[in-house]
Amino acid sequence: MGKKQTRSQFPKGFYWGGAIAANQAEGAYLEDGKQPSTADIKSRGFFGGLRRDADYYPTHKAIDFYHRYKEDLKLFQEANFNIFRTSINWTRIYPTGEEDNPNEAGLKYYEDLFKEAQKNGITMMITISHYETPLALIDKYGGWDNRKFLNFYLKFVKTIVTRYKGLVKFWLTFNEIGNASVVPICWDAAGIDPNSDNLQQRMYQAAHHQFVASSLATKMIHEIDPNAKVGAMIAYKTVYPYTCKVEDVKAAEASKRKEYFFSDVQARGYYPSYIWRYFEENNIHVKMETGDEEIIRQHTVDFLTFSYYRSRVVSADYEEPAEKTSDSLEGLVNPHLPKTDWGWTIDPDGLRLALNELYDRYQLPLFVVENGLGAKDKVEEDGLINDDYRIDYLAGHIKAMREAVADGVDLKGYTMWGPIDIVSNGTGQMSKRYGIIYVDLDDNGNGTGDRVKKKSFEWYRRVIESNGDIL
Ligand code: BGP
Repeated sequence: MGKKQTRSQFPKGFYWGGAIAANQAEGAYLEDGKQPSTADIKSRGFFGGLRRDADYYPTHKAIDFYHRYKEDLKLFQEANFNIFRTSINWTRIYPTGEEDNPNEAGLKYYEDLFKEAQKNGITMMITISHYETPLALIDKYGGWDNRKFLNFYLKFVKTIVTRYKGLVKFWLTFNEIGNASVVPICWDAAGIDPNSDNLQQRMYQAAHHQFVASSLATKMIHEIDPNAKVGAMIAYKTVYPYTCKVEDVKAAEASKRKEYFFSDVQARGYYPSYIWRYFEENNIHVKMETGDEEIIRQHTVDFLTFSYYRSRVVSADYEEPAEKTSDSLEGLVNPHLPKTDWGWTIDPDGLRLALNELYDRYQLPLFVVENGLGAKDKVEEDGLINDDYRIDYLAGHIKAMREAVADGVDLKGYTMWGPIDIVSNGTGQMSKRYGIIYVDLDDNGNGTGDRVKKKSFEWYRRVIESNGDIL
């Protein structure tokens, strides 16, 4: 008889692995028919601005996952991964978004990748749109606030889901969908130029189109591949009021609702009552077509996934700076928590709170699909990379997940962010590393690109082997 599972253990069959995004890893940005995407004109991450005349674009080369994926998947298998999350670069399949027929070379690439994963015993989770819309579509039609994007997206979804039926178990419709309403990430999430007029209006109109697109995609995926599951993906930052002043608590609640808006629509199937006042006060008029509300109501997601890196504090007296930088995105400083080199708070308990709040609110299965520590790593003279700080970070968060499971949360899996070092989305740097596997490249793309296991590699391998018992 097997050992009985205790309350504070991860369930049997728990998914353990890692997550990346195509544009941050693949490189080969114009190979085999691919055309540029919104990611490919970011000269140095989203804080470097959008430029078409810069000397360096990190995503053009990235870590060459495009050519080296077999080697990388082998390493993931060696680390005991049973799940891997990546995205499909839309511009490999429909290079300008408007072709009648998909690009076979792009389709074949992902087919080979998914089959290779399957061979290694790894289940695929795919983000359909992870910050990489065809640039040609944006140039011609603006961003996702244009309703035309719905059909371009659905054509893409139909093609990939039909082709990869049986190879992909979990589909996520949009990465961190709420970032369609956040400056400057609205560019990444919805192709909205953060410098445009009527920004709020444009961002929420774009979000509406993504809601409808996501629901129609959910319907389509269920019809094409009944064994596949469809999830929403949000960025979650646990919110604390700065003080117990009622004003701060109210401000914190309002801020939370701005985040919850997106998962409320996707999980519950309707616009929550609280959003109308926000729209009115900010002069936002979301245009809906007849049938949109019905579509959103009928096709809610099967499960909810989220990224969790940090918590935030909110005060009624603190005004967000108009000009955002990597540091100011963090907002007010929580004096009780340590921070990363990039000023992000380290707060494992915040993850336990997040899991409880989300499960309580939706009663849907949950996945933590991004979590990790961006840090500068040092290669010692003997070639070792002793990233004990990363082990501490991950161990703390896995422990917090274990507590949440003991609290009764239905948690299905964990994919740490960037198991192999990739280009940072925010800064465009290679030196902001998340991996348990080191990649020998610097911020200008110089280096051999060789892969080296860090100390955390063996640690994570054993964590997975013990199903999270040994941390
Ligand atoms: C999330 C994105 C990822 C990833 C991560 C880490 O918001 O979904 O694409 O990049 O953040 O952020 P960064 O790369 O800026 O450190």
